[in-house]
Amino acid sequence: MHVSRERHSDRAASPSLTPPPVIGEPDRDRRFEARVTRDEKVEPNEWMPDAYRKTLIRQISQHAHSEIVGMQPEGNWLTRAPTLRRKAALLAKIQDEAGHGLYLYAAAETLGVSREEMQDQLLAGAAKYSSIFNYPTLSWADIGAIGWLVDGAAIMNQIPLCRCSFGPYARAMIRICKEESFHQRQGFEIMLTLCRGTPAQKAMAQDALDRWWWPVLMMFGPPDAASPHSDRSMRWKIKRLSNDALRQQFVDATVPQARFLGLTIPDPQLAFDEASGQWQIGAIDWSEFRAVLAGNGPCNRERLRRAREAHAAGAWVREAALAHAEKRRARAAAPPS
Ligand code: FAQ
Repeated sequence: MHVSRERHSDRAASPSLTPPPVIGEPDRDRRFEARVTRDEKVEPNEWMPDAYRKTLIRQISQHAHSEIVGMQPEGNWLTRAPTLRRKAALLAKIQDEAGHGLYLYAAAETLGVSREEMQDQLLAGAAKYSSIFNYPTLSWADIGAIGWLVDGAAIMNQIPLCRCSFGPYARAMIRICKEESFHQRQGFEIMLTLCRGTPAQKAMAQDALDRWWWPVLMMFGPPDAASPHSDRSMRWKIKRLSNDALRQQFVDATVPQARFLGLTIPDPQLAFDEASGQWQIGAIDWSEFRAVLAGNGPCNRERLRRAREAHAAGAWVREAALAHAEKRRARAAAPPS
């Protein structure tokens, strides 16, 4: 991704935001690493290694795209929500996801990349978003499963990001996590209602769990040994916990919840290990994850097509907002009559 340095140098020119004087490169790197080790936050106007900047732009923009594309699977059920109360909660949740996308694009912009550039990358199919959003929502229970499991996994992954070394990302994550916990609870409550309902409703909930369980485990990313970015991101305190450690935390938290619902986790090898106090899972089919990342998941093409259609359909709103801003600017600049 091309990184525009204009915004960075604009900020550097401001007297109050002038970065520390340039010193020898190796010393700069060493001092940066030492600051991160001391748990100091890195702010956008401060010097940072290019690789740190690029890693953050990659991760934050992928995260923002996930929030935006993630509105689609749930949006499919807005007109079919079973009650007015469910519809209002779902609508609020989807609006929250749009807000999360916007905070995250704004956090990435502080690193010198424009929102338009990130959006163009997404719409061109040249940027990643979470694998989980390439699966269909076939029944109302899928809306429960997304809240319970997808938001549950998102919280597990995102709570440590509140302590990320990059200030704007860490601060955005604090608010996002608060909203995600409401999302998780509304999903669990949908599942609970279905599980206490008719046998057909309970079967619908089980079917949703059967289809979402494994893709949700893949959301945490490849196993640590196959994760090219983890070591450096953990050293830089962008990531605080590894993909496998977070996946395990999620499994340990979720298995008892499934039991409470009276549902069966679709993993015949699932077993509690007394020694570690953890649930051991069977092998994840990583070929499915690779296929989804390569654009061949069940809904990749449909999700991208709808993202492009929505962007094109919103062109008039962007044009109207710009025209309005221009009119206000002109009015403010005009001499008083
Ligand atoms: N999907 O070396 P690592 C949500 C890629 S938000 C697609 O382990 P890293 C809220 C990875 O990008 C969900 N690609 O990478 C919501 C890299 O590819 P690259 C999104 C994936 O970055 C709920 C390659 O594999 N959350 O759900 C995935 O250190 C309901 C190697 O992987 C975030 O983005 C994946 N699942 O760790 C919204 C959280 N996993 O770039 C609506 C922030 C890995 O080299 C409805 N992100 N890859 O081409 C992170 O924590 C990290 O980026 C990880 C991946 C953990 C996702």
